[in-house]
Amino acid sequence: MAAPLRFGLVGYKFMGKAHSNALSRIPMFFDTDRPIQRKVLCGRDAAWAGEAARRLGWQEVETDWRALVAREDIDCVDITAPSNVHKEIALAAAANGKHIFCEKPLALNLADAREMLQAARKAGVRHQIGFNYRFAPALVLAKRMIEEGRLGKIFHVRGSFLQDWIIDPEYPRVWRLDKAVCGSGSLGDLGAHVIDAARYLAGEFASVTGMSRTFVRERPLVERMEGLSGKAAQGAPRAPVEVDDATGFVCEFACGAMGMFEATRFAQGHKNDMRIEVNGEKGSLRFAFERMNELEYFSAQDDEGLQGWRLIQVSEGVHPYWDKWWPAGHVIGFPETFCHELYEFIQCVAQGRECVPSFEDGVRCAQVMEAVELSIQRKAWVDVDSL
Ligand code: SOE
Repeated sequence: MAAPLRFGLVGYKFMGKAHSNALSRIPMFFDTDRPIQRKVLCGRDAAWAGEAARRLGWQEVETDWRALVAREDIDCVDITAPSNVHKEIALAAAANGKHIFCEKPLALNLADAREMLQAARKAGVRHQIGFNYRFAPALVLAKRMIEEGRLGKIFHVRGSFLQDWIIDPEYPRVWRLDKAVCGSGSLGDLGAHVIDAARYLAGEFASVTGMSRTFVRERPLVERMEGLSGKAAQGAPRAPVEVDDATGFVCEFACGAMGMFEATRFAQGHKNDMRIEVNGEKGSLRFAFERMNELEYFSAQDDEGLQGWRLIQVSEGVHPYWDKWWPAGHVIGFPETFCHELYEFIQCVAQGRECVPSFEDGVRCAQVMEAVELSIQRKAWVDVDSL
């Protein structure tokens, strides 16, 4: 029997739960080359981390990530803590020879993201970033169809990620709204996913120009976080919000396609509405995450008079990852995207292959985001490769 891959998880809130759930379910559905051990969960507060470890099935607890990354009985460090600590933990993990899985955005800025990539490369460890939307079977199918040439030359890429959870001005300034902790707002949290999906489907971004807004400029300080949300104490002091509530940008792709992108947390009625559409000379594809088991496809090569949008149910054995799940039509959801990405990570570590998406994809995404931010400051177009 192959030696187990011993995981250390940093963070145990929303993403920590999603990763723990995936690591516990992968062996039920997938055959991995090495068994998975949920060895150590790390969180600053011993009582909360202990409770999380019990619920999420981790064997031990550490309260200092420095101790975690130095442990000889850990092979992989999984970083799900807020963005401001990603770099420090990843550099230390790499220096200790650990393979690293890190949530998006990779870091607070492009320079830090590059440092993380260099450190992981220098240490020769495997590295992967948590762009889980790429692992929806329908998006993997879209990628395959584009590679097969079914769309031909690509003219347009349209991406949006709309949410509505912070419209109330009394909603507290949780860490995703605190610039020092998250780096950017809607752009880094939501835009990162559509930027990655667009790169996955259409290739590199060439130049961008954007705009952003902060609609609520001051919020009560958060008292305690619970998953994504948080509570403010009665009469809590208020603090400025320095990140974007909404960002939009247009762009040009290296392949010549035009792109339009939007990320916001101020679109009433949209809960987790991530969409991407690609229009090519021979056809179009569109995907909406809230209907993630479906892919829409229009082919201009269908018989004249019979053309129209087809709804492909991406939920049977012939589709990516589907042979591992349920009988046809028994749909999957958000948590399964984490099973797919972590399954790939485990197989890459076990087989000594490069992970995809790697920290390099995290750097590319950071480069696009920084170009968007610069374009907003300068009110001008910015070439992505100039950064
Ligand atoms: C919050 O806006 C959030 O949970 C993001 O942090 C995730 O990456 C995205 O999947 C859903 O929205």
